[in-house]
Amino acid sequence: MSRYLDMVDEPEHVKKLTVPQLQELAGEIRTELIEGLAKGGGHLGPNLGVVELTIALHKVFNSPKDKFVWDVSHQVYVHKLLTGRKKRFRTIRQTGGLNGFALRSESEHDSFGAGHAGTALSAALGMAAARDKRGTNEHVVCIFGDAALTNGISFEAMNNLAHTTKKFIGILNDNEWSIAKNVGAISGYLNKLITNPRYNQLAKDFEGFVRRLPKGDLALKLAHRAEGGFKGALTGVGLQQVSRDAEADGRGGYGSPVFFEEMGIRYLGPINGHDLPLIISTLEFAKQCDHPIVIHILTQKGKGFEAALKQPEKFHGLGPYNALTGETPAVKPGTPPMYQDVMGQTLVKLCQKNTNLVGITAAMPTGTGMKYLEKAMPERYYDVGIAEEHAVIFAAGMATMGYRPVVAIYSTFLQRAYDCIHHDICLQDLPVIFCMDRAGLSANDGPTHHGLFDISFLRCFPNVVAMAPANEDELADMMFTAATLNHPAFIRYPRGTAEGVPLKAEPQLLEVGRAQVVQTFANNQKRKVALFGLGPMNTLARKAAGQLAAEGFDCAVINPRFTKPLDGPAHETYGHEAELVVTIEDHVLMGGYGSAVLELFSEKGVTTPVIRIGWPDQFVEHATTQDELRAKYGLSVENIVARVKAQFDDVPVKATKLIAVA
Ligand SMILES: Cc1ncc(C[n+]2csc(CCOP(=O)(O)OP(=O)(O)O)c2C)c(N)n1
Repeated sequence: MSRYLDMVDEPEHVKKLTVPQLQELAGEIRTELIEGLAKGGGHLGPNLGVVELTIALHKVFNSPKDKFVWDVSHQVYVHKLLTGRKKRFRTIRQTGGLNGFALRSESEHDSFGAGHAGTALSAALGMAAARDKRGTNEHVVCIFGDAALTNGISFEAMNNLAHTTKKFIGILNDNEWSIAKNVGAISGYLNKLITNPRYNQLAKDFEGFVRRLPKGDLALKLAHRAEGGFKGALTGVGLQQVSRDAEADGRGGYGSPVFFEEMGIRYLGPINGHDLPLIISTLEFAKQCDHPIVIHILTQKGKGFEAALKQPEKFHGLGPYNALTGETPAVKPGTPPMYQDVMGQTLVKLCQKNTNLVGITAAMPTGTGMKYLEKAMPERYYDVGIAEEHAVIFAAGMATMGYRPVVAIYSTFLQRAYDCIHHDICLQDLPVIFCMDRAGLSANDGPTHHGLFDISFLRCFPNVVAMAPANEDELADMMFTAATLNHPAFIRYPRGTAEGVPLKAEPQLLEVGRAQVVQTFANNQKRKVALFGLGPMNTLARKAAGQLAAEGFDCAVINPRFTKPLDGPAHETYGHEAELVVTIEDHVLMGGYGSAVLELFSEKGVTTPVIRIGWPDQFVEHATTQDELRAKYGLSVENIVARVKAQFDDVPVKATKLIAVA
C-alpha cells in the first residue's frame, strides 16, 4: 500500500494534504524514524516528539522563505524528511550521508546550523532584525526546548526581543527532559505553568475557538480575530499576578506567564503538541500576531515508541537498536570500559577520601559519567543545566571557599566558557579540575561535536596544567594528581572505550611536567626516530614504532602526558638524539601539542626535523566511524610509517646521528 510519505518530498507536498492525511503521514514518519535509525542510531526520542509540530510548520509556513531556527537542531530529522532529503534519510550520521543536525551547506531549508544548545533565540532574533531592516515580510520561527531555557544565551535573547522586533514566533517545545530530566527553577516554573488551571482553561478556550471556526478561510478569520479576540484575553490574564496563597497547589503556587509577558512576549499555552489540527491553527494564529509570541507546546519525547517513552534519556540519542523492542546490543565481554565511566567511578573513589572534592556537570550526568557521583554522594554533585559558563564560574566560586570542584564538560561545549576559564579560573589561579570528555572526534555528530581545539585554546593561558592520559589507568592518576595541585588542571580524553589496561587499586601521583619514556632507542646504528604520541595516540605511536623497527629504524616512543608544562628536558634530549621527531595528537595541528614542541625546539636550538600528525586547519566532517576519518586525514599507522620513510628517502645516510641517550 502506498504511503503519503512516498508522495511527500518537499514542503509544497505537505501543503497539498488534508489534515487527516497529514495525521496519517505523522504515523508513517514515526515508522520511518524508528526503522530508519535502527541500524545506525541517532536522536530518535527528540524527533519522535516533534513529528506533528514539524508537519504543521511546513503546512503553515513557506520554507525556505520563512525561516525555522531549531535549538541544538538534533530534532530536525522530520524537517529533513520533508525538505528534499527523504531518499538520503537512512544515510544520516554516516560517511558521506546527511548530517545529524541542521547544516546550511546541506539544504536551503536549514536556515541556521547548530549542535550546541541555547543559540536559536539569538540567531532567530538576528534574522528577524535583518528582515525588518531590509523591509521584507518572511516569518522567523524559533523552536527551542525546555532545557534551552536553562541556558543564559536564551535569556539574553529574550531580554532583547521585544525591543528589536514585533514579528517573532517562538515555540517552546516542552517535554520536561533535557538529555536527563531537566533541572532547576525554570523547569519547575514551566511545570507549574502547565498545571495552572487558569492557563489550561485559556488554552481550552483558544482550542474551542479555533475548532469552531468554519473550515476554509481559517487564516483569514484568525487574522480578524487574533487581535480583537485574544489579545485582550491573553494579555489580561497574563499580566495578572497569581497570588501564591489564593492558588497554592501544594508546591508553592501555580506559575503564571507573567515572566514572558513582562519581557514583552505574548504567551500562548499550554497546547498539546501532538494535536495536529490544533497546532496548525495555533501557528496560523501566531502568523497573524503583530507582537512577539511564544507558544508553549507539550510533547512527549519518544512518542510512538514504547521503549523510547520508557527510557527518554537512553533514547535521546543512541547507537543501533532493535526497531521492534528498542533493545540495544549487549556489550561484548572483554570490551574495555568507557573513559566516561572510568572518570565517574574514579571521582567517587577520590571523593570518598577527599572531602573537598565536588562534581559539577552542565546537563550531562550520563555522558560525562557524573551520574556515579550523583548516585553515590548526591550532596557533592551539582547539575547546573545547559550552562557551561555558569558551571565554570560556579566552580571558581566554590574553589575560593576551599573546595576543589571537578567540572566535567565535553571539550566542544567547554568552548562556550572560554572567557570564564580565562577571567574567573586562570587569572585567579584557582584549583578547579576540568575533565574534558570527547576530546577528539565525535564521529557521527561531526564538526559541532568534535573536540579538537582545547590544547590550543588552553595552553596560551598562564597557570594552566594540561594533561592527556594515554589510557584509563593514567586518567585515574591524572585526576588524583590534579586534586593535589594548586592550579587549574585540565584533563582531555576521548569519547568511547578506553585502551583496556588494568586499573591500579590506587591511583598514583604523577610528577607535573614529566613525560613517560615508553621505549628508548636501542642504539643499534639504525636511523633514529622519536615518536611522541599524545594521549591515546600513544597506541598509534607504539604500533608505528613496531612497524618502523621491522623496516630498519631505531624508534623511541614517548608519552608526553602534559601539554603544559611540556617536559622540556625529555623533548630536548630526544629531539637532539633523533634524526626525525614525529608528534601525534588527536587535535588540530594549529597551535596544538606539535606546535608546542616546535616552539620548544626553536627556543632550545633543536634543529631535528619534525613531522606533526594531527587534524588539518579545516572543520572535519562527520562519518560512520572515527577510524574512517583518521585514515582519511592521516592519523593512522600506515601514514605515519609512510611519512617517516618518505622523509628519509631524501636524506643521505651520512646524516644519521649516533648520540647516546643520557
Ligand atoms: C552547549 C551545549 N551543552 C550541552 C549540549 C548537549 N545536549 C544536547 S541536546 C541537550 C538537551 C536538550 O534538551 P531540550 O532543549 O529540552 O530539547 P529536547 O532534546 O528535550 O527536545 C543537551 C544537554 C549541547 N548540545 N550544547
